[in-house]
Amino acid sequence: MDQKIKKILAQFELPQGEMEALPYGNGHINDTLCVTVYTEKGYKRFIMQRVNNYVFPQPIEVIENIEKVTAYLRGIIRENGGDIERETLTLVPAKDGKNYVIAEDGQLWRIYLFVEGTRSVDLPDTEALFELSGRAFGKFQRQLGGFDAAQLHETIVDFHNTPARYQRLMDAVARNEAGRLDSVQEELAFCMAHEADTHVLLDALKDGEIPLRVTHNDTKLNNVLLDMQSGEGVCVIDLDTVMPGLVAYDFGDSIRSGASTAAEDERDLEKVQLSLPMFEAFARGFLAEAGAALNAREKELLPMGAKMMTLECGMRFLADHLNGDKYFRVHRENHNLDRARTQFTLVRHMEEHWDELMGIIHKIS
Ligand code: ADP
Ligand code: GN1
Ligand code: MG
Repeated sequence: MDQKIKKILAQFELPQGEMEALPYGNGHINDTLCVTVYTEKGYKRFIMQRVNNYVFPQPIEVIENIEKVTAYLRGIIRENGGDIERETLTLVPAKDGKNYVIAEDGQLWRIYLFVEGTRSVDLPDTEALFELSGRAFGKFQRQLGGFDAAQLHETIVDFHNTPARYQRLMDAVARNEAGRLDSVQEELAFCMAHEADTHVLLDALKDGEIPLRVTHNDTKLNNVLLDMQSGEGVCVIDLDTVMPGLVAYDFGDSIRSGASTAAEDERDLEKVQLSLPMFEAFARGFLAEAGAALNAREKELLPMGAKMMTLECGMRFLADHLNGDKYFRVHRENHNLDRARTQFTLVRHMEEHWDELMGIIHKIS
């Protein structure tokens, strides 16, 4: 094992035994390792992560948020007779009592208990599975209904401020840092044609039509762990961006990631479509859990949430492509551009099927 990793592991309260640490998962942001400790009784697994300090400039504040949110959720899970080590994340303390370790290079590392017997998927296999994911994210929303938002740090400023995201894209265009501007004219034109849309959700908030809630803000499908056997959503993970937000963000980002007929980085855009049955399945699950607490306007804006989260994510991928791939982890040339293109294709599909999307939400609510 890497000496640096070994040194960091030695500072955490872990069982005694031989250890193995291997890269794990498909996240775009943090460095994730699966750590296995072989003890006399068998083995125990953990998730070890370096919190990305380019993305999260105040990583200790990220930990403070997670401590508060998971403590609150543990209270609710206990009241319902649930399993606190399975239904929410558990930080493993370091030997100094803190829930993280700062390595010699200044980077922050944390360890979670591994939630066994689950899997995370990038695209759902079936409508039933996606409906169960909708239930899990809807339940998460409902469970945090009583959590005081004032306790939370804003870990990424303006995370889902879509007009600000648009502006940052324009700044990236002006800088053209990676010299890639000429090759993205079509994608850029698409964004510019959609500028007016970027304001819709924040205008509704400003006008008092919809409330600010505590939301997850990164409800990509692989951020919920599903029971290996039943497919039921066991644990919502990746809590780094739990902050005040709109319910349309959480609904929308799941649709963006899970109701597509192809991978987020599919190069053949013919394969990329929005699946209406998947959209409906997720909406059914999500609203079954969270629907009762939402006002009529919030429900009506759910399709707009899907469109905005998809457009915004596309703009973020495009901006990162122009900036030279500093934010999202890339594995091949033009990876962020490929990702941006799938998002814009999905937005187009949503627009083509707008009345159907609105109809589905109406029917369910
Ligand atoms: P990123 O911010 O980079 O997406 P995540 O926190 O989402 O990082 O973790 C990456 C992946 O690691 C997840 O998609 C999931 O597959 C896996 N994972 C994370 N935490 C756990 C956990 N406690 N138990 C099991 N798997 C986990
Ligand atoms: C990132 O962390 P991860 O891989 O679950 C990103 C999301 C994007 C998503 C696109 C903190 O999610 O906002 O929607 O990639 N997370 C952060 O796949 O920026
Ligand atoms: Mg993740």
